[in-house]
Amino acid sequence: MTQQPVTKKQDQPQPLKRVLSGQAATPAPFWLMRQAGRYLPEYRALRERAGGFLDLCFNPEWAAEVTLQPLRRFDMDAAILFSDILVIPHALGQKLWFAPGEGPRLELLGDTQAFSGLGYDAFDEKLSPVYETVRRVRAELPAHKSLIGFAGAPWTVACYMIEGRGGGVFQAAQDFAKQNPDDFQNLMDILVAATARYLTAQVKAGADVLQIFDSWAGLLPPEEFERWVIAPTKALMDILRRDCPATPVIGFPRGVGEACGKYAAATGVNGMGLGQEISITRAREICGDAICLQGNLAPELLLQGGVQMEEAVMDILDEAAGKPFIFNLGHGIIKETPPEHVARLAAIIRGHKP
Ligand code: 1CP
Repeated sequence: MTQQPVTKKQDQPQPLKRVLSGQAATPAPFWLMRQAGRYLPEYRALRERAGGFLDLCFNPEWAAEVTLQPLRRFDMDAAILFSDILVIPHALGQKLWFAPGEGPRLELLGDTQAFSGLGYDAFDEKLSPVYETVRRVRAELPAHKSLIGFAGAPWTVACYMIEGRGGGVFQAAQDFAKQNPDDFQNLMDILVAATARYLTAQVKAGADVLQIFDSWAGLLPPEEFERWVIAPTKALMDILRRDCPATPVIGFPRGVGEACGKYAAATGVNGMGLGQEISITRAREICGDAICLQGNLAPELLLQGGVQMEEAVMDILDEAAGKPFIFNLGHGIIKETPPEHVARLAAIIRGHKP
C-alpha cells in the first residue's frame, strides 16, 4: 500500500503567495490596510504604555505584538509589519516626530533643499529594530500566513519630506518638483536606493511579500505621474527583482483610477492594489487576467457595517471570482471602526462561494 503524504499545516503554501503567483483561490485570501491600529483596544493600550509612536515602532517586542494582534482576533491570511513609511527619512537623518493627536512632523530640509544632509551613517543601525520585529513575527506566525513587509514609494515619502507634514494636497512638494526637477530627481534617486536597501533587509529577515504604498500617487497629472511615480517605482522594482527575485511585490498607487493598467505594465508588480475609485471589473479589463488584483472596499462602508457593507463585499468577491485576487480595503481602516464589523467582514469573505 502506498502511503499518502501527510500534509502538515506547516507544509501548506501561503494563500497570499499563491494568488500573487497568478493562481485564483476560493475563498479569496484577505488582509486589511492598517489592520494593526487604533480601532483595536489592545493596540490603544500598548500604544499608551509605549509612549511615543516611534518608541512603539522601534521596540521589537511591542511592534511584533501589535503586528500579531489583528490575527489573534480575525484570522487574516497575512500580518503586515508594524512600522511606518516615514522611518526612511528618519533613518536618512531627517528629524521626525509625532506630535500627540496631530500626525507626523518632519524638520524642513533647509532653503536649498539640496538634500545634502541625508545619508547612510546611521541608516542600518536606526532600522535594525524593524528587522528584529520581522524576525520575531515570522518566527511566531504559522507557516501558511504571510508576513508583509512594506515601505512608502519614493513620491509619497518625498511629499512628507518636503512638506514636513501631512494633511493637505502637498502643494509645496508638487511646486518643488515642478520648479526644481533636477533636485527632485536627486531626492528620488536617494529614496529608490534607500527603500531598496530597507525592503531587501526586511526580506532577509523573513518578510514573505512586500507592499509599496504610494498613497499620494493620485495627486499627479499624467506626465508627472510617469516621472515621479512610475519611473522611480520601476527603478525600485529592478533592484528588488535582482536582490530578492522570489519575493512578490504589491504596488498600491492610491487614487490613480484607470492609470492602474499603465502602472502594472510598466513596473511589473505581482499585485495591483486598488483604491475604491475603480471597480474590480474595470480594473480587470484594464490590467488583464494574469495579475493579482487587491482591494477595494471603501473603509467608510466597513465603519458603517450592516447590509450595505455586506452587499458591497459580496459584489467585490463576485466580480473578482475566478482570477487571482486579495480582498482588502481601498485605504486604511478608519479608527472608529467597530472590531465586530471586521469580524463580520472576515466571516463573509471566508463563506463566499462564487
Ligand atoms: O498614534 C498612532 O497610533 C499613530 C497612527 C499611525 C499608525 C497606526 C501612524 C502614523 N502610522 C501607523 C502605522 C502604519 N503606517 C502602518 C502599519 C501597519 C498596518 O497597516 O496595520 C502602515 C502600513 C503605515 C503606512 C503609512 N504611514 C502610510 C501609507 C498608507 C496610507 O495610509 O496611506 C502613510 C501615508 C503614513 C504616514 C502616516 N503615519 C502616521 C499617520 C497618521 C500618517 C498619515 C499622515 C497624513 O498624511 O495625514
